[in-house]
Amino acid sequence: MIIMPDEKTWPVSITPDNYPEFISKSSKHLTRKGEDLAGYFKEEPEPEVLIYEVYEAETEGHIKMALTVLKPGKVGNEFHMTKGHYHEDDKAGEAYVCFRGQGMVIMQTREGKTDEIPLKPGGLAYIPPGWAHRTINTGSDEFIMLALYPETSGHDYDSIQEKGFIKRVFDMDGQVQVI
Ligand code: M6P
Ligand code: ZN
Repeated sequence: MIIMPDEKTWPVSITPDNYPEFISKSSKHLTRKGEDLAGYFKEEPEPEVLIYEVYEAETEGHIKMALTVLKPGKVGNEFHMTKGHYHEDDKAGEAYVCFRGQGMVIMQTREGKTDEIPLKPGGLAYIPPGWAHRTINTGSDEFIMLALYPETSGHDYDSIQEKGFIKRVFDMDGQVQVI
């Protein structure tokens, strides 16, 4: 299937090779800099540093898609990460497919259960309903992944901003540590 740039029609095949074409079809582009992530890391990030970008597609129907490009780097010794969120709809799960780089998704429930799934190209992480999720780039390249989720999911950031994530990911003498 050939993807026509600027054409907002689906179906579509997205691969580790052609994902830039998905970007050209996206209808919403978000950038998250250090200033947008004030209070999230143990140390404060430089306000102007670009940490990640999200490209959302205006799909027709129930499944929404978003491509996240998480830049390599650390704030202090804490790896670059997304804000992380619960879904407003606690029946909405999500799937992440990794296209490039090395990282992980860390998850938790409101009752305090935690889990993490390492991701490398070709890997998929399934996030069950009710689990908050945050992506971490633990490598030296961009970490790129596609997220698929119900369009009615909604993002609850407030719970994360108030209480943070139970588990965090640090570089401890060259080792990736989830603590
Ligand atoms: C994935 C999806 C998106 C999310 C993005 C960035 O692409 O889960 O819904 O917006 O990651 O994560 P966050 O919104 O937590 O910053
Ligand atoms: Zn989500």
